[in-house]
Amino acid sequence: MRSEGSLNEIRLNASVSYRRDHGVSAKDVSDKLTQNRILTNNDIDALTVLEFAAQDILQKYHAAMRQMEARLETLDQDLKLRKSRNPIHHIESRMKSVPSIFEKLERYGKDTTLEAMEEYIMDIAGLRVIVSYVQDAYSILDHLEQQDDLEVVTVKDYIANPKPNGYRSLHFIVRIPVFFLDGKKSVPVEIQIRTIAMDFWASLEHDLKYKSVHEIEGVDVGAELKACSQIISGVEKRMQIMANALEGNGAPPQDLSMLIGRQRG
Ligand code: 0O2
Repeated sequence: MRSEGSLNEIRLNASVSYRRDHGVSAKDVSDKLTQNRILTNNDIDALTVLEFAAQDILQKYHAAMRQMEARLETLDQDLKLRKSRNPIHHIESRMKSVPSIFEKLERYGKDTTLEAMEEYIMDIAGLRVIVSYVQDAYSILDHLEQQDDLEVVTVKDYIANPKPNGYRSLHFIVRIPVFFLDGKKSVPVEIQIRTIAMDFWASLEHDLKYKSVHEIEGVDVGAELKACSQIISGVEKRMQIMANALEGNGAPPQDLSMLIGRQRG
């Protein structure tokens, strides 16, 4: 739970950051904003300025997110024409809330300013792409890497290297050029690609994480979740082998014999 002290600090630093060139005392603004009393017109002005400053930045990320989503949809349609199958099941989008952006800055030990928010927070705009098979995740990343105006930075492969709790997903940041009135800007968007099965696990894990404060007698919830993740991973490997064989992608004979062996056994 955030302490009121740190909230005040966030307001103070955000005000300092935005008002640096406007000759207004940030301390005065902060003091006025944080007292529990009816706001004056000046307070409301200050809040409006701050909100406008954040919204001005956030709308750039929102535009980048929409453009990135359109790229992914185009890719999906193109792949459908060529392979008669949509690799993308669906796409979810979300903008990080301003308090959660500042909470992350604090956690990273950075200044809680609007400048720092743009410099250090790479997941202000986020897309979650749900695909059918594990190979679809990597193939989408490959296709995006081939688009010469995009810059793929920091790939975190939690499929090849799951998190200790069993979380699996392919995360990366893509910088996409967006044209605004004041010129072109390369805006980062975080993309998480995961299969339907990985998404199922992550959604339930997220839900159970909050419930696990009430521990179940004799059950290690963490170990159980990790075991479920490993079972899901095994099931996905078998589904991938079948898909490759049915799509005529030449599944290696040893893979097919593994499936046949399982059925006979
Ligand atoms: P939201 O609203 O879902 O985006 P951080 O861990 O935040 O300091 P980083 O490097 O961004 O820094 O973390 P990471 O682990 O690469 O990616 C964070 C996001 O991945 C989380 O976003 C989740 O969406 C997802 N994620 C990561 N680990 C887990 C996990 O163990 N379980 C589940 N269900 N999701 C996970 P946020 O920021 O939590 O929020």
